[in-house]
Amino acid sequence: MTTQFFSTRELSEICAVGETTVKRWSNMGLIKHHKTVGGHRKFKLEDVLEFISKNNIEVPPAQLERLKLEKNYAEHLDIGSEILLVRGDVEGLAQKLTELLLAFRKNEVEALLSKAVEQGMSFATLFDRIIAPAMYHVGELWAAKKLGISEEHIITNILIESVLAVKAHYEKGLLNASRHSTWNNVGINVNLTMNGVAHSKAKKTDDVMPVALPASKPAAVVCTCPESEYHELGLLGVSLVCQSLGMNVSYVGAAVPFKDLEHVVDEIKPTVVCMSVTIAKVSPTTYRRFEMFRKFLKKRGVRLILGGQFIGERKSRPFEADFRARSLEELEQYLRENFEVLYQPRNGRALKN
Ligand code: B12
Repeated sequence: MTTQFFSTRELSEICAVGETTVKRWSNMGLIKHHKTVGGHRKFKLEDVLEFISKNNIEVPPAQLERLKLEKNYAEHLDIGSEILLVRGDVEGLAQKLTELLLAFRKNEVEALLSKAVEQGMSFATLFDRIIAPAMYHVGELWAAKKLGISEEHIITNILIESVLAVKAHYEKGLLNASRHSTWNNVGINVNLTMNGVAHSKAKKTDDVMPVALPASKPAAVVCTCPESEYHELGLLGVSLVCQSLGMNVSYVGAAVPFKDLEHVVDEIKPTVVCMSVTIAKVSPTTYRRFEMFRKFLKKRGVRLILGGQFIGERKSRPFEADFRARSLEELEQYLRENFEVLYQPRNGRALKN
């Protein structure tokens, strides 16, 4: 449990009034305040909530959602997690996430992931350096029979639900990174609608550098796993990376037969298909169908991007693609270099490894 404070400016934004009104409220004793050493007023989250409900202050719905999120952080993030987040200690955060997952602490998992994105961590970094290591550890425990199948399923579901909750906060524009510290490979500050169409509401911050906004429609991306591939978390990460770059994402999901994928491609006419493959061994039939699908995409000029944990390890007959990568940071870099995206990051603070 941590304590959240707001500045006079933040409180004025929440209540949609001027800063002088906030100062007047606090001078009149309507809302408690604390003073920093420098003499600035700070308002405690609990006091803000009490003040709003006692005085029937009308708070815009978006600000109310933001307060709920802050309340959630205050209730579910401990001081240790806050310190790891402020320090940008990704290894520590991965370890923390593992502990929370093993204890089935869903609320805390959601708060940790959400706050990381709010502090400006990119989805690529979140998945590559925090979520993936935590889940690989879970996989090792499962392989060593220290964790049962049902426990592993609960953990995966907790993570998927939490990632989807973070995605929802992000789409509502609640995770505004510009208020917070800088991480490297981050700083995408766009507000997205459900279908991924970006509004150019994003503010300029020190750690992002705007490039030409796409004059045409954003590139359409189909995200999928091939038939009989049920590992889906990496694909969720792929879709969030694409979405955060302003691409129009169609999330088809796991275990999709290639024939059905062909229909999807004909319907959506994407620029790119991103495919996530985990299982190292595939049957010759699946391999043959994959090859046919690859040729189908080539004919239509659709780029195929392939990735996943073991793609580098298939020595015989590796799946071919226009671009192959094992991490989302590589994917993000490739997309930035090859497509018109909304923002380019500047060099930010180095992550602690
Ligand atoms: C959760 C899990 C499951 C869940 C998946 C549920 C779900 N909805 O996703 C369930 C229970 C279904 C499952 C089933 C099985 N699993 Co499993 N599973 C795992 C586990 C523990 C975590 C996977 C995960 O979520 N990782 C987290 C994500 C974020 O990591 P990621 O997928 O690697 O993605 C990252 C990168 O690879 C990359 N990336 C991923 N996709 C893409 C795509 C692109 C385009 C790019 C650029 C990058 C990229 O970016 C991501 C972020 O860094 C792993 C352990 C492990 N080491 O991964 C085992 C693991 C993958 N499973 C394994 C096995 C053996 C199985 C089963 C065969 C078990 C069985 N006997 O039934 C089945 C197979 C099911 C199938 N046909 O798909 C083995 C695979 C071994 C191998 N070499 O093939 C592992 C490694 C466990 C182990 N230690 O042995 N599993």
